[in-house]
Amino acid sequence: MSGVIVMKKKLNVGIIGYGFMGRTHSNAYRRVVNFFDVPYEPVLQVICGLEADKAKAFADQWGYKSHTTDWHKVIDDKTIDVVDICVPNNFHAEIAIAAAKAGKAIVCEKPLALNGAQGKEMVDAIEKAGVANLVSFNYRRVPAVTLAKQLIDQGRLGKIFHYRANFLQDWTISAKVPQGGMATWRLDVKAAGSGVTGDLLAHCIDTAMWHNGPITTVCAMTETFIKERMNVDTGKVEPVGIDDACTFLCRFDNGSLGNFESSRYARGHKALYTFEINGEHASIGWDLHDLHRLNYFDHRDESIVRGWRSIHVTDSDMPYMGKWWVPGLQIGYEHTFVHQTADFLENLAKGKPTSPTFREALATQYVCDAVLASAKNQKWETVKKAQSQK
Ligand code: SOE
Repeated sequence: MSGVIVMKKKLNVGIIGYGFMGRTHSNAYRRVVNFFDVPYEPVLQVICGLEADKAKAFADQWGYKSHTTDWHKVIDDKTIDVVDICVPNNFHAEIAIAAAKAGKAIVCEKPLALNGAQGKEMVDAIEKAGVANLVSFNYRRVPAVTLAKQLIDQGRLGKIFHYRANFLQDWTISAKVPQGGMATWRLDVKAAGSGVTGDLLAHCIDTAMWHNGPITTVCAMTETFIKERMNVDTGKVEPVGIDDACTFLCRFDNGSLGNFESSRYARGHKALYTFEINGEHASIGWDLHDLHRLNYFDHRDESIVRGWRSIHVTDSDMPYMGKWWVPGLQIGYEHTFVHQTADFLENLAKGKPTSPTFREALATQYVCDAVLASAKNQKWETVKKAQSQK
């Protein structure tokens, strides 16, 4: 041992939002240095949230140096390097654009924005400012999901014919669940922009386009099963403006067909995200409830042993797994955020983008827009392109 302690450059982080996502991101910044050889040491500098006492309690619990109830203070603070946005969707644009103008690196929770038009304004702002940016579609970084991407890129599946994905939950079936407020803003269209399309299908769409390329056209149906709910912000029973369920068909640019379904009315399912991809030679299947396994079928196997195999994605040569325990021992949901933070810090030091960037997330937003338009207009819709015009 040389006895030399290498000091990493500190990176001051300000997280806006102390809810569910504020916790996942705080946890990731804390743990990443222990497991990944990242070029920076993130410092939890400030947590920002609506209520001072809750912000203080959060700061104490997670080891933040300070707390505030005013997000402008996080942006104006010259010592902050990274602004991490974990608030409801209707605040993403204003905060991200202000953070970009202030020259901060930005991490933003999914979906990027309320809609594509707003997302485009965000992309313009961050690209004009030239700041590092990442949208937190965390499921890409489940090791088995990353492994699926590697197998596809190696050409093991051959030509891809089908991509199907589901994201099913059951937490809004009761008419007593309100809309609005801290816990149920996802049911209020003003805060969320849409229902399952932006909240859940956006995950499936992001992963699908990462695996299988752009989606070009869509044909969708949506339903709002419970038409009115109490809004905890106004105290009034109000119409529900979100989609409770959405099913859509689509075509990918590579000629394959897509089939997507999401619902918060699928009794018995809490967060059942699954996908299956069928190619000329092989197929892949994955299930969030068994997230460390990748199911793989290869028709080129000798027929007497041919069959679906269940790959236990824990070996050290599998994506991210060399950084954790020993082969056979699993990791889980929170680690996806650690992985995305590790990749972000690594790329930040090299001046390289980390996927999905705001522009890549805009492509997902445009698919969501087309899905909602298709359901409304009852016809196929073409998806707007999000590629840079440069
Ligand atoms: C909704 O219940 C939710 O928390 C989404 O907002 C997350 O993105 C998803 O990962 C789990 O479900």
